[in-house]
Amino acid sequence: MVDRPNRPVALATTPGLPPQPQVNISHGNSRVSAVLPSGESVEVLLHGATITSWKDRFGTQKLWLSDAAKLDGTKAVRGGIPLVFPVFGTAPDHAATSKLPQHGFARNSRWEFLGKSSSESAGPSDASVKLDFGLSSANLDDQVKSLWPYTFSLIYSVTLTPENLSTNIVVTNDGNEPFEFQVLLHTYLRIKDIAKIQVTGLDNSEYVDKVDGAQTKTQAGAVSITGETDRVYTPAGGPSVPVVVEEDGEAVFRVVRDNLKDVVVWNPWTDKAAGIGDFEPKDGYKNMICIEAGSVNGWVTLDSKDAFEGAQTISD
Ligand code: TA6
Repeated sequence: MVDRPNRPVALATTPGLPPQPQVNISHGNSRVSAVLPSGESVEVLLHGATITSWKDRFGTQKLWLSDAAKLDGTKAVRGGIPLVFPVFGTAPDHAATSKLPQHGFARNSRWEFLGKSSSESAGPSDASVKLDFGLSSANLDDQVKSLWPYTFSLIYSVTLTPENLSTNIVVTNDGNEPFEFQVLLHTYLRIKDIAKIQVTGLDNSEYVDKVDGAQTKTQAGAVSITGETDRVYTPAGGPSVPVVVEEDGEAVFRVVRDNLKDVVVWNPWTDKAAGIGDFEPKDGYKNMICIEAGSVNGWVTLDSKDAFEGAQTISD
């Protein structure tokens, strides 16, 4: 090379960006997956905006998904984190939602992927990613619209960090009349052995016991699961007090909430699991517990043009 006195020096190489979260859309635009540089991952089905997988950096699955779960959009997903809206269960005495299917239409509708945003990661250890999904009355087919004729929009955000998984729902009333709704994140947590589980953070909390005539009771101490359990708690400590799932005395999950005042604890046990067609394997009840953050005891009233926001953060 000719040596020229004024030859420009090589530009200092711009330090490479640290590795960034990877987001992919797959399976014919029906699934969105994200992987953090530190290895954690999440997968969301556009059907119901259902989270079907959440793995830690070692690839350990944190959510329970039935072996018979339908992932082709033909029915609500059995497992993961289905989204319940605008009714929890069925509400035959609530005129506006009495015609809706169990747990409403959100978990059985095709959502739109609205996009992703990732944190400005200084390094692989702190990168996070937020995936946004939307559903509005405009997305609903006429049959569903006829069952619940309100003008609404939902924005559902799934945020994965190296420490936790957060899900946030914003409900907006885009119409001119108020409507009432219930909302719940129907989280199926994966555990090793239901017999070794205790749930804390519900002490002194009132709950509706759906397997004992919907009686209202008060929780004394930790919750153990020794049979079919289906309870709607309104935790006495409020949303910021963690509901903790302990296995063999060790905390394996912590759930904190924002503006979701209730927590449902559900395990189908043997007979109910046997009776649920897409619950497989039938002894899978031993490896799951539902800790479901929501506002389901009573109704949320949303005035015209108002919005409601609720969220959960699950750390493992
Ligand atoms: O969240 C508990 C619960 O309401 C149970 O009563 C049981 O019905 C469970 O949801 C599953 O409901 P699904 O409609 O998904 O079969």
